Amino acid sequence: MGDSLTNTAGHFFVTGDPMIIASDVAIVLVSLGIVFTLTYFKKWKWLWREWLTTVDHKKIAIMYLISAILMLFRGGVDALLMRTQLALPNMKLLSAEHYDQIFTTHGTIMILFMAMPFIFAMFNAVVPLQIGARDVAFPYLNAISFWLFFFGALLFNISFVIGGSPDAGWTSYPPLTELQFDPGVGENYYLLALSISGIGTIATGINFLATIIKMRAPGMTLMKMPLFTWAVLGTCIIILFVFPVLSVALALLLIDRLFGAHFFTMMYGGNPMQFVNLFWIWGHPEVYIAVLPAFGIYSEVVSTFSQKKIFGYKSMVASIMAISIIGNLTWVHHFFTMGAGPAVNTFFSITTMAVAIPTGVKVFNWLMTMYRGRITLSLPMMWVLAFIPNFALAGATGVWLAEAPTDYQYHNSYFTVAHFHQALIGGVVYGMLAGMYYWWPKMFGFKLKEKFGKWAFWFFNIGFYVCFIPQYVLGLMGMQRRMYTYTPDMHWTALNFVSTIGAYLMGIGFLCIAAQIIHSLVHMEKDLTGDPWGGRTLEWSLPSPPPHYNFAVIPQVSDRDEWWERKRRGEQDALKPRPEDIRNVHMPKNSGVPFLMGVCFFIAGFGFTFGWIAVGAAGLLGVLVCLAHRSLDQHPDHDIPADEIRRTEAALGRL
Ligand code: HEM
Ligand SMILES: [Cu+2]
Repeated sequence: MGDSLTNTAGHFFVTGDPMIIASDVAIVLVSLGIVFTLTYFKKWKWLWREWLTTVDHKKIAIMYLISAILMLFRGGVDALLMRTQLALPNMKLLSAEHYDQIFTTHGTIMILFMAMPFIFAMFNAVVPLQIGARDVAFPYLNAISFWLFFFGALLFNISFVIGGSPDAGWTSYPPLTELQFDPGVGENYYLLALSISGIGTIATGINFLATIIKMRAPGMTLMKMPLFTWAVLGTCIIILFVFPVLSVALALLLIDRLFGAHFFTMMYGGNPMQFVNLFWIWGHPEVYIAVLPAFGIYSEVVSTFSQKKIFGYKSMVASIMAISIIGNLTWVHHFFTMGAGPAVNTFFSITTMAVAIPTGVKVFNWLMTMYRGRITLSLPMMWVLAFIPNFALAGATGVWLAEAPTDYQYHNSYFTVAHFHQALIGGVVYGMLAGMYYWWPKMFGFKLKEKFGKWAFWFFNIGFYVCFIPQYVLGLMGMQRRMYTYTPDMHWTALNFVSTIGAYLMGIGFLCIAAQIIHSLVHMEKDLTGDPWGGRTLEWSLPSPPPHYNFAVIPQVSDRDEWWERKRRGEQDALKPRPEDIRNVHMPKNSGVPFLMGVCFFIAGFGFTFGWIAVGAAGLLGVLVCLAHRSLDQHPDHDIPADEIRRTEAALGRL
């Protein structure tokens, strides 16, 4: 009895590896620390009232941002472990199996649990303010989206200590991921965690699409909309087209694994390549889902810090839309080597190269916006400037990869690894950092001090090239991706060593960002202006952070860059509310149900991961109860009385 118990426990809790035992201990200590701190400072109520039950887009933005930064840390640690293992030949830091797990969790976390919440942090922080709205179209749904993301990410992360991590790559291709070849629970974690957070993402897509279409301030026609909001619109369209495809692919594979179906096995008419196909129908557009918001950020930042209107607004809008359509038609370039035949490969080669055209238009417009502008080199602008050459290289190597015949050489080599990191870091991470620095004062009410930020910038940028340029060469020298070690006679040692140094420089860059945030918190310099950068769009007309209801009176818009135009005409006070115009404001009530629904999904996910159907079903039942609760709720909203709004505005010095 005792024996069998330790056996089960041994399977349940991952043991053996000192690294994992250390994490177990760390997790227990950190959790105890959090519980202790919250209790000691009597903050439980505050946590529940202000955060766990909030439906305010501004607070949801902050929670997404914190999660994204934490996940960047986790993914970054994974990256450093891999780079350390590859620094020298025949290293023994990680076993082959452990290396497999780490590239899988690194890739999955970076894309799904770092890039996605980062863009959603920006969506939430900015879109309602930019279009003159009081919240998103469906605030309650917005909270559900966040908690589904959060509990999905949690489910994925606990695989490390309970049951074991997935190890078949972030792409999770069958037949490798079929039960027969991958009997552990790791793969189930992957499938369920992504499914749960995927539902949240689809809801976010619907939510922001509805918000942008329906909730713009009067006078803000589509062609007067700020470019970040346009980028979000394009992103939501892509999300709605492709995330359901991912959900279906994951569900089918899960059915194969849990219930013995054969969608993707070679038996009984199944076809593993169909998974690959479905995966990339989502997977390639996913890159644009992450990079379009970054493009939107670049547009806002370039125009603000050059003190000029964006050059070629209409062509910017057209290229966003072109990318969100053509981007859906390129996915086969991820498996040219499947051998679908010359006609198919040619089609997808051409569509892939075609995406470079609207992207090139955008780069051209950013450069032309800077041309003869009065440029201020603040941190957001520095990241934009660093992005341009970086992404140009990603684009150029992308066009090489897009040529089907040559791709037979580059496919699955380090050339590809270098290329996609250049796009994902140079395009997405740089954009998110630019956006974080730019909107930080609006989100938190104080500016980030530049000192450590500049260190971070240089460490990260230099580190980037030192890390990834050698990988292009390694790829051409024949080094394959997902190798856990190599021998000295391959002559890959020097370049790998250099690459690892670069990775550590980037790690130092990340620590500098953490130092910057802490430093700025300690020596806080409040932003009392609401408009620290000389902004152009409506969010800068509000105090930092804006009051709960954003706009006491919804503004009337007549121009693109409304706030900038008003300032130019000396009419900025016209955007302040007049006491007689203030009416009661209708706002949604806070609710704990979205959080509880996340918990239920988590229980369901955990149950199905271990094949405990009863637990899984109980979790799903909980979800249904939450849904019913909401449907029966007669008073999901409330009015803030006009008097209270007047008092708040007066306290903010706006009346
Ligand atoms: C911060 C610096 C980063 C470093 C040093 C780094 C390093 C690595 C390494 C060593 C691998 C494994 C390569 C292999 O063995 O095939 C890898 C894979 C990967 N990385 Fe990164 N990475 C970084 C950031 C990112 C970011 C920001 C993203 C996405 C937003 C990302 C997405 C991926 C993906 C999707 C894979 C493929 C995983 C797989 O093969 O299943 N990485 N990275
Ligand atoms: Cu692609």
